[in-house]
Parts: sequence; structure tokens; C-alpha cells
Amino acid sequence: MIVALAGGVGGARLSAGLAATLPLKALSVIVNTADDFQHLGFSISPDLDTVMYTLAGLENAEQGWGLREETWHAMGALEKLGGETWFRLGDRDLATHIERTRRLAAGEPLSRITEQLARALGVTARLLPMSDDPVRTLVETDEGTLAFQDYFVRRRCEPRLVEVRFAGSERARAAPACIEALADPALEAIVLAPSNPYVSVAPLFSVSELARAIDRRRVPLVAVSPIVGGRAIKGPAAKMMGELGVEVSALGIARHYAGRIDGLVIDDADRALAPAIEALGMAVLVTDTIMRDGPSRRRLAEATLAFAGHLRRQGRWRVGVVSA
Ligand code: FO1
Repeated sequence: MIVALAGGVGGARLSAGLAATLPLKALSVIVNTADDFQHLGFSISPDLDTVMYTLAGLENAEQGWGLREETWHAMGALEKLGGETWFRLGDRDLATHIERTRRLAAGEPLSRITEQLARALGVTARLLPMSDDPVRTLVETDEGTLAFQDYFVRRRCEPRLVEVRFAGSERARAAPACIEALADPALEAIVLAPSNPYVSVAPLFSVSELARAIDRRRVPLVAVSPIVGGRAIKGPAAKMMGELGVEVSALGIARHYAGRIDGLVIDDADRALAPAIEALGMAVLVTDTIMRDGPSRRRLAEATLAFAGHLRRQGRWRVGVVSA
């Protein structure tokens, strides 16, 4: 059994590689829900949907979100009416939001709705929202506080980042299935996908019950660096690191996760950083981390699992973790 921790595109791609590598039902993916928001009356869960569509093989790879072969008639009609179209919901994608919204309003937990939507789309991995309770990312910027999608999509991450907060995280419980997956005696490793550390991964650790369950593991936690050659593979992680005064490199990522992870997978391009990263108290695997297509996703997943297996056999886990 493997648990993956994932945010948006990077998390979705590595999860798809893991799903293609592992036996059926051996993978649980715990997904960030702090990007979720209400829009046009719908309950939108962008990261859950990106991971779900990717695991189902239905993702729009160029766009990085939504469905492939999408049409936009509803948005076109809404624009004509003078409605809000800065956050674009495709015609087929709308079905997901309609169904999720209806069931949440009827009182069903997000985790059960997600499980059933994913199954209906043919996903075999367990897709788990981090929490059934609302946690919402708020971005402190030089232009004031912005709700996450206002910052990310409407303002294209242009305002300068000062701090990221997760409203509701102090009260949120982890979704019970996340705790079950992390406590499974058959668990062999936890894989932290190459997702944005500040807005995709930090929300997961902001839910204290989830952070505790991860920190109490008896298996290695290995992360894949989202920074390659000083640049983010996708999205604004590099810009955010720069604005927070953090070195934009795989070493900056290692410093960010030091004391929390047991191993870091870095790209061949960053081989020279390996000794400095090891000096932080974690193992390093240097390999090709670019996920261009199905075979490269699968190859990275296999290499990451082999690395975690190696650490497990050496008893190298919870290096530096002080909380118990
Ligand atoms: N991202 C955009 O940049 N523009 C959009 O119009 C947009 C719409 C959208 C609709 C549904 C969905 O599930 C995701 C969508 N995203 C859009 C992506 C998304 O908001 C962000 O990439 C994530 O929240 C960050 O992981």
C-alpha cells in the first residue's frame, strides 16, 4: 500500500504514474482541498478534479486543468449575459460541479462524493480529500488579502506574495479514510508529489490530525522536487519562493522539507546539489523527474518507489522528526 500526497498538476501526474505501476487498490491519494471555493453557486474542488480527471485519463494536459475535448458553450452564453467568466467552467466539467454541489447541499461528506465520482469515471486508486471540513487558502499580498482563486486565476499570481494562511485548518479534522490509509499496517511508503510546497502541500500539513498521522509513520516519506534547474516544472512555485526570499532550487525545497521528509528525488540537472541536500539529513535520489508522457510518469513513479523501498529496508524513516 502506498499513500501519495498531492496538489494540482504535478500531484496528478505522479499519482497517475503510481497508479499505472502499482497493483489495483494499492494506491490512496490524499489531495489538497484548500483551493476549493464557491463560484457561480457551485462547490468547486479544483485539485481533486485535476487528480481525478488525470487518474481517469480524461485530463486536458495542455491547459493543466479541466477535461480534454471540452466545449465552452455555457461560458460563451454566460459571457453574452454579462456574467462572470474569469474562472472558466467547461460544459462537461460543469457536470462534476453540479453533482458535487447537489450532494454537498444534501449533507453528504466530500469524501464520499469524491469516492463515488471517481469510481464513476473509472478511477481505481482511492481518491481522498484531505478533510471533509472547509479549509480555505488566503494569500497575504502587497495588495492585501486575496482568496486563493482570486490570487491564482483572476490576478494570475501577479501581486507579491507575503504569506499564505489556511482559514479553518485549526478546526478541520482529517477525512477518516486518510487516517485509515496512513495507519494501514500494509503501508510501505508515503510519496509527496512535486506539488507547490506553499499552496498545495502546506494546506495538507495545516490539518494537524493529518500532519500528526504523517509524522507518526513507520515508513519512509519521500518527496519529488517540483523545482528543476532553478525553475518550476509548472505553475508559480519558483515566483513564490523568490518572493518569500527562499533560494529557488531543489536545495531550497530540501531546506523547506528538512526534518519532515526522509528522502528527496531531484532531477539529473540538479545532481551537483545532492551533497548539500544530504547534509540536511535526508537521502537523495538523482534521476530524470520530467513527466512528459505516460511512460515518463511511470518511470519516475517506479524510481521513487524503489528509492522508498531502499530507505525502508535500511530503516531510514522519520529522520529528524521530533513530534511523536
Ligand atoms: N485555472 C485557470 O488558470 N483558469 C481557469 O479558468 C480555471 C478554471 C478551472 C475550473 C475547474 C477546475 O477544477 C480548475 C480550474 N482551474 C483554472 C485550475 C485551478 O483553479 C488551479 O490550477 C488550481 O486551483 C491550483 O492547483
